[in-house]
Amino acid sequence: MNTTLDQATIEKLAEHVENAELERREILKITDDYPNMTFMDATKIQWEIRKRKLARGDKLVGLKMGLTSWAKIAQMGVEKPCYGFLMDYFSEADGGKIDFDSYIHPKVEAEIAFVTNKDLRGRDLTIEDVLDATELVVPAVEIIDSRYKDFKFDLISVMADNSSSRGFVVGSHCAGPRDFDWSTLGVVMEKNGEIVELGAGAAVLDHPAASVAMLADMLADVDEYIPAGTFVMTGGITAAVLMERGDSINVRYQGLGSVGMKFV
Ligand code: 0L1
Ligand code: MG
Repeated sequence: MNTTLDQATIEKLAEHVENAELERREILKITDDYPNMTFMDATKIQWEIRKRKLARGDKLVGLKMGLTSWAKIAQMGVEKPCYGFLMDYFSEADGGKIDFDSYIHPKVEAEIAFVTNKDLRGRDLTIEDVLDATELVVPAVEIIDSRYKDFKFDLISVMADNSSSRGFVVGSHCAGPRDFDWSTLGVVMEKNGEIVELGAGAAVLDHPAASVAMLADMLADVDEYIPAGTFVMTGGITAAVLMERGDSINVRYQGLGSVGMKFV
């Protein structure tokens, strides 16, 4: 894949985008100033942000796929999914209070997450390959927090911005990889006691395990893979719902309990 930015510019943009996250402020999408930058340039910026966090002592705790539902691809006007990484400080407690001020403009989406037990590498993995390499599956809610003003972005800007990653909540139930048909597993999201979103696992690239396979494929572009023991969030089953201070969220997963939080 081609690139247009030199290393110094990649490092400068990584600092710019990461500072927006750390200082909880909005920025304009970076393709406004670099209209020729490519998806690979954005990938390099994201990996540079990851390097900066690791150098600071933050721990990598997982990976995520983003923009994996056909509805969301259409809603955001992008061409394909993106991926990102999860750090230890992104984790929020199930049933807990979330400090609204630690986010810019958080949105929540219901997801299914896989924990792998074998390396997943390469371009042609199938759903069965992914299930064979899965230790367990857990319900999870992602809290996305794009750094871009008014959520105005394109795929390249989002990829550079770690695919809007900033928070996640994992439920207390888990299942084996073949305990459920993940494509028909239903979720119901309630905000302040009212149902606001519902969906089934197939919203994620027809099957959430297909999202894990696509992650391995995208990582192959940078000669990387999904190591055994990785927690992977597969992407939103529901649309992302904007949160305001005081909002409570409860997501019920068919056969897998619920995940909840309150923004205070
Ligand atoms: O996890 C996601 O699907 C979000 C990807 C980035 C787009 C957004 O912020 O909505
Ligand atoms: Mg997501």
